[in-house]
Amino acid sequence: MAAKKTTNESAPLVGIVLGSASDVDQLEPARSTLKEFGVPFEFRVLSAHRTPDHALRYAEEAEARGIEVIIAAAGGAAHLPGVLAAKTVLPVIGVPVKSKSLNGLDSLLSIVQMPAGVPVATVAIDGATNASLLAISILSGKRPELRAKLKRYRKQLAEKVLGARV
Ligand code: RP5
Repeated sequence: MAAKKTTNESAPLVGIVLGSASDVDQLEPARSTLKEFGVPFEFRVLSAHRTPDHALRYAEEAEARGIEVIIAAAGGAAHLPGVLAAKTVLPVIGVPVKSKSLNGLDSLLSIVQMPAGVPVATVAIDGATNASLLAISILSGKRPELRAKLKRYRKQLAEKVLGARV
């Protein structure tokens, strides 16, 4: 069966890969942030253990398809980000999904503790917003317009803090 796929336009720069359709709500902030910044992305559900061949092929083919950053989210024994990273030299950002039994501590430790040689940049449990901002930051290295947007975003954050009425 083909992997589930939704795309915001035809030439995605960021691939968001979820270990399960049950992870979709936690990844919604990544989708909305990338949309806000006008970054084309695709959304896939691929599992390292339920669809290992599809997951490996996705990682293997991503670079040639123009993907520049992969965001991989998984919960529990969350090996998906590491498995994808094993098959590509593109930057892989891991999002530990909050699990039912251990509140995401299992996901966090599974993703963050990559042995030396194959890195996965890990964000906080359910840290989809930061995963997408980090992806944008990576893309902004050679895209000045994205860098400018990120600077505006940070300025707005600061203004919110300074303007807070308590
Ligand atoms: C992981 O197992 C997924 O990333 C998900 O967070 C977790 C549970 O998956 P389901 O059993 O809900 O499909 O592979």
